[in-house]
Parts: sequence; C-alpha cells; structure tokens
Amino acid sequence: MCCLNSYFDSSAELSCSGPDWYEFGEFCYKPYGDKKTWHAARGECRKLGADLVSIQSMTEQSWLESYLYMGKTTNDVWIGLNDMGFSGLFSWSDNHWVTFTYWAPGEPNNHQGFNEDCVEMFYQTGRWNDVPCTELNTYICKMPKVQICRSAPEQAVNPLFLGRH
Ligand SMILES: [Ca+2]
Ligand SMILES: [Ca+2]
Ligand SMILES: [Ca+2]
Repeated sequence: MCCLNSYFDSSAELSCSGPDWYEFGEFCYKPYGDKKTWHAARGECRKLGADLVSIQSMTEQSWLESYLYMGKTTNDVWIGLNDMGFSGLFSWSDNHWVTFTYWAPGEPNNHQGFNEDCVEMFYQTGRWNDVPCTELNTYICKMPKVQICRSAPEQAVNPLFLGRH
C-alpha cells in the first residue's frame, strides 16, 4: 500500500521490512523461539506475508546452521518441507522447487508407520527429519526482500494522480 503515492526507485536496494529480520541473499528470515505445531507455525509466518523457511542450497543450509549454532535455540526447528499431498513426495510450503535435501541418516522414515508428514531441522546437526505435524517445534519464517518505497519528488508527480487523496 505504501507505494500508491510514491514510486519504485529502480536503483533502490531490496531490503527486509524490519530490524528483527535476518538478511541473506534475496531473502529475509525471522526465527521464533516459541513452540507450535507445523500448521500453527506456518500460520504465524503467513500473517506476515511470509512462509515457513525453505532451503534451496547447501549455502543457505549452512547459513541457517550458523544461526542455529550461535546458541539461540536448543529446540528442533520447523521448515516448510512436507509430504502432506502424497506420501514420500516432499514439497515446500512456499512453492519453491525441491532442489536440495539434507536428511539425517535413515530419514525420511515415516517412523513406525506413523504419519510423519512435516519436516523439522535438528538443532544439533542441522539435518532434516520427518515427524508428525502435531509435534511442537520452534520455527523460522522466510520471505523475499522487498523494494522499499520512497516518496515521489514534487516534479515527478503524475498529473493524473493530483486529485487523489
Ligand atoms: Ca524433534
Ligand atoms: Ca510422510
Ligand atoms: Ca522421521
């Protein structure tokens, strides 16, 4: 909404919307320390226009691990990966292609026939494990950086818009 009466500066840097988002590449990441089910955690992310974190490469995985290893969490962390649609066919909740996986040894295992359809990241190793979506874990939200809106200079105002409030 902020851009209705301003303009996109094509030279403006993409950035994150607040100080509690961590920047990496083209994306913003926000960790939460409270524990929720996978769906409740995703709901919190979506309220912000974000989604649960997706991980596209070892570079991104390593960056997330370096964050996790800084002692900020002692709990496993939800990521957006899940196979709720078809068992064994994993997809990211933010619709990114699955280009990279980092399973713990023996995972995903649908442990003992339980319906393990959501994926957590072990805080000790960063490796991934499928678990029931009703488990309670901390979580990380992710969203693309946005272009910050700037007020239009007077001379740049389009006459067509002068009558608008
Ligand atoms: Ca766990
Ligand atoms: Ca499963
Ligand atoms: Ca498992």
